[in-house]
Amino acid sequence: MFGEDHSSFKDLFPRQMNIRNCRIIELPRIVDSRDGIISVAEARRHVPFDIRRVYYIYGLDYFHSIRGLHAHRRLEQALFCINGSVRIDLDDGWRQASIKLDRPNMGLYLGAELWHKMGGFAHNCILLVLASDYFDESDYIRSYEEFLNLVRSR
Ligand code: T46
Repeated sequence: MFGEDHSSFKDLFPRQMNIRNCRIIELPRIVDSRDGIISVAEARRHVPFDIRRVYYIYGLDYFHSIRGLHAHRRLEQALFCINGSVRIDLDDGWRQASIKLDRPNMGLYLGAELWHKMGGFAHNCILLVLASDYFDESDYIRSYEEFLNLVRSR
């Protein structure tokens, strides 16, 4: 479904996304001059759900690493690339879009029933994920056909 073109990330950061159940999250940047920057994500303020789980993904390979390739039934997540960059391909069953995350304070709200795939990872990429619930394998839809049947039956 998604091509494997890792060539260009230009213009992959739309403010408005034409895809259901997702949007850009911009966190505040508190700049302490030469002492660095603090960005903060508070539940139900910057992130539209209560946070029950935090995980992060690293040790990635630009040419070979592909993650995701599933949707969640109920889980909501917020993804922040806090180092490096990543391309995220999204599919709501009707429309597709790609987004590049490459700024620590710019994230993606990823709601339920959205097929997603991550690739094009910079070697130093660290992807931080805030999730609305504990890990539950039964929340995953790992078949694209099942996903399409589900969202298109609504
Ligand atoms: C998404 C991206 C960014 C756990 O045991 N606990 C966990 O909290 C997670 C997230 C995973 N796992 C185990 C389950 C699998 O055996 O780690 C293995 C890989 O998990 P998953 O297929 O979820 O990994 P990704 O990186 O393909 O996807 C995850 C999220 O599921 C996904 O929604 O946005 O990270």
